Amino acid sequence: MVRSRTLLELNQQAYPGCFLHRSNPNDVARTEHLTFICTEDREDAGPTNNWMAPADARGRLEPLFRGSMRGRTMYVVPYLMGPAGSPFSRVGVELTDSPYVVASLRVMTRMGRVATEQLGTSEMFAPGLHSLGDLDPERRFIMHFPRERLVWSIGSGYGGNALLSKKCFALRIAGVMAREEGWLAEHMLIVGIEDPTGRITYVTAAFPSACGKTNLAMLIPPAAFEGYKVWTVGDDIAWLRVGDDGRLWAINPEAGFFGVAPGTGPKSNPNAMATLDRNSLLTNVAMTPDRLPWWEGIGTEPPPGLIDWQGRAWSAKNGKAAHPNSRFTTPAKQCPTISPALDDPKGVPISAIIFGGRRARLTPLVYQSRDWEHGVFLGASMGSETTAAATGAVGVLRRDPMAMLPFCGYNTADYFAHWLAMGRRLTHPPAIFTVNWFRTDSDGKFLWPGFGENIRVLDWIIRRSRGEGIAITTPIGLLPAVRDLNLEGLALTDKTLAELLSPDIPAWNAELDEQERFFKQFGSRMPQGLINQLSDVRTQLNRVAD
Ligand code: SAT
Ligand code: MN
Repeated sequence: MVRSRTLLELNQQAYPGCFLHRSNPNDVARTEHLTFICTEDREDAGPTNNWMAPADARGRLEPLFRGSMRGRTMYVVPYLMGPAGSPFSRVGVELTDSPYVVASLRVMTRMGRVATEQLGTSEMFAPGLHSLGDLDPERRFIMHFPRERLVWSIGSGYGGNALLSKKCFALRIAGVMAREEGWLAEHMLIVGIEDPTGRITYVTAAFPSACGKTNLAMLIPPAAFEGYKVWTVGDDIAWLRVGDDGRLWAINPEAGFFGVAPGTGPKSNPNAMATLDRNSLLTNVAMTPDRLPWWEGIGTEPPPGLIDWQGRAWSAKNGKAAHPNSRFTTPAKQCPTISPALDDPKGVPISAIIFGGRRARLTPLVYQSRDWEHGVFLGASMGSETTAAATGAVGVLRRDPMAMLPFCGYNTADYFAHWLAMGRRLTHPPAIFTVNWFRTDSDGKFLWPGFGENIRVLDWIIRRSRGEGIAITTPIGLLPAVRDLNLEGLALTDKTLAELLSPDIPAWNAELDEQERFFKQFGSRMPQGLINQLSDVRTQLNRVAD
């Protein structure tokens, strides 16, 4: 790959085993409008997915695949999702003509013999076919055939379009398997939070792409939380099942992190910096004359002679030097806070589930659901402003239930019903919360400091999940009493705190209207329980307003 310039060698003294990859400038993020769920019945894909009949999809792609690998090497890549030897792990096999995809899969999954050994003589693996094709967006498609557990992807070499283990298999296809088999495949990080007594509490958190999941997964507590430690189990995907003990248990199916580079630096995420400085791929970042990787937020000023993500001499008037969706691909094992549970075949028990979006206005810093069904409603009614992780406009509010809008491989209303059914099997369900680190004031400045300070919110969440802590009942859910948040060492004014922690009731009615519109598109497939939750909130809001 170095010889063919698919990879550029980075400074091997400072970044041993690290390489830079520059993708085609038309191929820098997931393309949701070219991603399809191919079921016989359109209704099984649902109104939030692009749909194509399986025969049509095959007919469209067969001519594109025919001869597409001629003159290239086809790699056959068996990979295991989940810890070796775990009954909850699953095997996939990707055929690809991209060596960059192979190298990425080697970091992101447990690749090779470990997978074929887990498979044994079974034929239960998820097949994936991938070709770069000619990289023309006109001939780019990511097709999912849930019945055969099959993915066909052509015309892109980037991220979730091409590493079929990740969004295609571990979320969309695994989600379909999970529904049939009674578990959940979720777009969630997993962390263990150790308190000074040594007790570790595990939580999962769902956020849309590029909303800080990797930072939260590697959080370093501030001085006021001496003795606390965050253990990283996963930063993107959780497979969740009901344990014999009636609790929810999680594994991280992946073995690496595919994190957003810009904004990652020694202040915001020192653990990520200490993870990615060896044996890592950097994609679409900038490079200094000393061949060091560089991106906005890495903690240094852009040095003279900087080369931008497209290989051009950079100057301030060119805009960003690194692409906003540039990424690091790095082995999870190298993370200083990696949890030994990453390889535990039984996974970790989950005490709390967090749903988080990017909302400049409206959504308070944190609130808790009244019970499981209300918690599912909080997830189902999530909204978030879009980011550079997918092509299209950035900063536009869209409904993104459970952060799964682009990743749900079947009808999202059926997915909501499956969440409700899971709750009925949990005798000890985790507590469910919504968080929003992204509230801004009228000047557009963030009200909450975020990053390591988020432990203050996690601390309240953990205490609430144990039935401790103080909450105030409001129409939207249970909000923390200000005095019950540990804010020691933080200089926040009372006004800021009030803004962060109080629901804006008139604005919330408009929010409910939007949520209702979103739910209505599912027609009679929408679970009545969630429709009732919405009208309950509305009734309570109006009572408060009166
Ligand atoms: O490009 S990926 O889909 O792998 C990353 C993301 O959108 O979170
Ligand atoms: Mn993701």
